[in-house]
Amino acid sequence: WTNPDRPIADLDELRTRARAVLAQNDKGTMVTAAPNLYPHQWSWDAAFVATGLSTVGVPRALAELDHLLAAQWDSGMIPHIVFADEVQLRGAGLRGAGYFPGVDRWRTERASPAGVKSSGICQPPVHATLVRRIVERATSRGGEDGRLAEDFARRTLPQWIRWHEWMRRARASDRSGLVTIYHGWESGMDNSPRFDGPYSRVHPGDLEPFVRTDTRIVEDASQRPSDEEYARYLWLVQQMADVRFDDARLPGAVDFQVKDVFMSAAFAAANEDLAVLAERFGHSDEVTRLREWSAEFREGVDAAVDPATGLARDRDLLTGEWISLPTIAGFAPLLSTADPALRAAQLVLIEGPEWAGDPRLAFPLPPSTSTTSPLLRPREYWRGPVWPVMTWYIAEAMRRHGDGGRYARWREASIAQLMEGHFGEYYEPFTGEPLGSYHQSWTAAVALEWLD
Ligand code: 9WN
Repeated sequence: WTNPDRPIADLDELRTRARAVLAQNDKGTMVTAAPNLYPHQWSWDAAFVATGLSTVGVPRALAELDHLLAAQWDSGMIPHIVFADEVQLRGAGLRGAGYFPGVDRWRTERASPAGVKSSGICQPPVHATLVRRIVERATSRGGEDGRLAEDFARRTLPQWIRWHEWMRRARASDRSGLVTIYHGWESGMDNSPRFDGPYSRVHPGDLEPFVRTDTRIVEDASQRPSDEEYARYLWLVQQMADVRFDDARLPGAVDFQVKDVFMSAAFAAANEDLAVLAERFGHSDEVTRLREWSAEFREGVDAAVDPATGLARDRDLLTGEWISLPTIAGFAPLLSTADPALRAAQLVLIEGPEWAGDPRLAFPLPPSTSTTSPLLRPREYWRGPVWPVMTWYIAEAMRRHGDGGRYARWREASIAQLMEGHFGEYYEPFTGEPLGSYHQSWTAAVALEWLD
């Protein structure tokens, strides 16, 4: 591939260029997830973007989270997309209408707060984990940044708690310690092979016609989900919109219902982080409940591990079957487990020859599907490429569990991957080619985290 974004010479330049990516994607009230492919704010992207921004300026990082929180539904759900205002986008030379499905397709006008345009589904609840990181970074610096972050934590804690309450109530009231998703988009790993079984049972009926726009921007369609996959994605949106995204009606209405083990582990970790924030910022009455949820989901994730493979599994709720496939989600326990033997076994696996230790890799980093699996498609989105944001999120969880050595090794490899200069959305594991969108905000954000 040719590299119009010339390679990066050193760490100072990496920092400067990563900051420039975020600055260019900053539309004032939101940093769009990517300049062209994703010209809106995405929920889990915003959390990663905010932590990256906090290395540059704390007020802007907090504003990003405030913008997301302003879209929180009455139910407590934080929607997966907050759509940018058309006028704002046109001013920035972008057409929001360029993203499909846009807000019209979601039919969420009654459920979204007044004046907010949003989708009707959620994404992984990584927010509390990253809010804790931002607050700790800012308060350790002290001064005005510290004061602002403390005020933010005090003011917004009730909203983050409502978000977690919603997740537990609407998606895991069965006490399984596993979160239900009604769309692959909710997992954030849209077309991972983990969802092939459940999607094979989704048969689009009378589907409103649609025209994709993503493949106009990522011209090599083999890097994106297929048209068949998109028809299923849109069918599920239609099913949910038909019941107005009413949490109580989704189980009776939607053809895709999966217990998502990675999201559950993110939730376990985030409940502990929220408990720490609640303890520190005047919500100590909530701490016990948050720690109970943390334990419930930690246990749910541990119990989902397949003894045969050592990887955690999702479960198809509609068939009752466990889904045992070698995807990055199988390492969910690295985010959450308190079991040292399980942690140790997963670390051996993830650095072994089927994952980051495969000698054929351009960089020793875990791909989204095992390199030795017949399911691997090295260029296709969540079916094989390395996602820098996943690398950092998992490495950061290791660091928090006291594994600074491994964090340092992954940091070195991830930085080496990013030095080619595109800030790709994902990377071909064997060649290091940047794929998907370029100048992806969360990729720039994790570069800044590595450098902090
Ligand atoms: C659908 C924004 C988002 C990420 C997801 C990633 C991709 C959207 C899409 O982009 O999904 O939500 O249109 O493909 O899969 O993780 O949050 O970066």
